[in-house]
Amino acid sequence: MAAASKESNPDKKHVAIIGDGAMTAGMAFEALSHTGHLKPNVLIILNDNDMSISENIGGLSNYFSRIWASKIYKGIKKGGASFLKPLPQAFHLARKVETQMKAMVAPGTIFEELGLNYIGPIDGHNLKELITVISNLKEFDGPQFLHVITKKGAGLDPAEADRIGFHAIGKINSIKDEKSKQKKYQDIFGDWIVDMASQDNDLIGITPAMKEGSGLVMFSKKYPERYFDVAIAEQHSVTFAAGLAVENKKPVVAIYSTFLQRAYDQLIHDVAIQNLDVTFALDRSGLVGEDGPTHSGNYDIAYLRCIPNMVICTPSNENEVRHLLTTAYLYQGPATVRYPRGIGPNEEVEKDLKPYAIGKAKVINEENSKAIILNFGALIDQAIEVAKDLKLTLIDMRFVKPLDEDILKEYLSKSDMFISIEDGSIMGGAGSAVQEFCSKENINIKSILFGIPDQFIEHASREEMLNEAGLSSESIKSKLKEMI
Ligand SMILES: Cc1ncc(C[n+]2csc(CCOP(=O)(O)OP(=O)(O)O)c2C)c(N)n1
Repeated sequence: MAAASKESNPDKKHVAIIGDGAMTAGMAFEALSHTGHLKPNVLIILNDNDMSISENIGGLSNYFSRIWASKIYKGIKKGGASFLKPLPQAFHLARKVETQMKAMVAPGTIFEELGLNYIGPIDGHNLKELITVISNLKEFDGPQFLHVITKKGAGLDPAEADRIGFHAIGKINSIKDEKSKQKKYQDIFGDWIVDMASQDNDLIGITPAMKEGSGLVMFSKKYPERYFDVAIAEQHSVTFAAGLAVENKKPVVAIYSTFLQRAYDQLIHDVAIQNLDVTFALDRSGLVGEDGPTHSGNYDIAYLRCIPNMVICTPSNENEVRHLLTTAYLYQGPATVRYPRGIGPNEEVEKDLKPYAIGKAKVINEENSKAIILNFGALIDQAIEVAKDLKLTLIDMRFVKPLDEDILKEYLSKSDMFISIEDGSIMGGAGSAVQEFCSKENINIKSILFGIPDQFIEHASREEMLNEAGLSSESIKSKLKEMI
């Protein structure tokens, strides 16, 4: 935006605000580097609270802490930009001295080196100072970088006391929900990775800044030397895993479906082409409810399915998640297990680490019907209800890739229609995979694909989002009654 205004509207000011966690992403540096080159009128405010969701990780975070801790530097900056401004001559001289001083007391002034004017650090909770500094910076031309120190949760005692827990809060219910006792899918993964790590010393757990959300807290405590939070650097998390796999380690990348989108090139070029043994635990797949539309994991089946060598598992309950994680982990090559946010049907989880046969589906119930339901993943409750009410055969496919071709041939050849149900985009999804299979095998059959339609579903509860997508059991049933 600042680049667009540079020629046509040079007095227009742009302000970008970024957290110290977000600043660890490669893209932030790409933009900073370009900004230093273009020199548009932009003020970048770094809101540095020394925290990502949990502790921030990496050299940049250490660098900020050093700047922050440098008392001499603080002294120099006090009264710097704000009162020097009316005296341009003195300002320029002071800037020169300041830059040299900075090089002495805060070595590696990254932002200055990139071509931005660094100001700070200042106290972000001192509103008076903040307003004065920002007002003065309005008069400056070119890219300015204001480093503001804040405290996460400031002003709300419970949030200050539990900065991680209060990073993102949903509605706080006064009466505890019974369901909250039930293990979430992320906890099923968390238990699995600890158990598998106890059996295999080569297992390495990787997260791009989502220790809590991905259920890795227990693993990080039990196996700190095998746990890597790489910061908000999804691309790096995948290539890092590729490197580990080359050296015969067994990396497990725990990542949200939506965030893996950022590492697509790494997935193909660094992992899949070399057929490296990397397991992806793909959390928040499908519609995520209260995390909002940016967090919905609607596209992973479509974007993974076309990558050669990739195995894709779609467990339909907690027990299948555990067994398919073991299956994917023991498979020699890239394999993904996708599971949704929150809780599942509360299936009892067997303790052993038993793999399933790759690409084998499970027939759940057989009816003498001319239509069969193929379920791919988390919408099993809906699939069961629809199959029961309409008396249809139901198969839990478990894998999108490879498909269980034997079962498909057997059942599709004696049916008039298949109905696929999945918690992912219809376009390029699992139902499409079955259609492609039918076309390849010359199986002439009607099909109805249930999944996420070609539109963005508004932020709402998961139930509401599923409704909007036509994926409640009621809407599936009424559509089928119309069509069968
Ligand atoms: C690409 C991407 N990866 C991970 C996340 C999950 N996430 C949301 S906020 C956050 C921490 C951000 O920390 P920071 O930028 O310092 O902001 P703060 O909440 O501390 O103000 C993370 C990791 C995300 N939203 N997007």
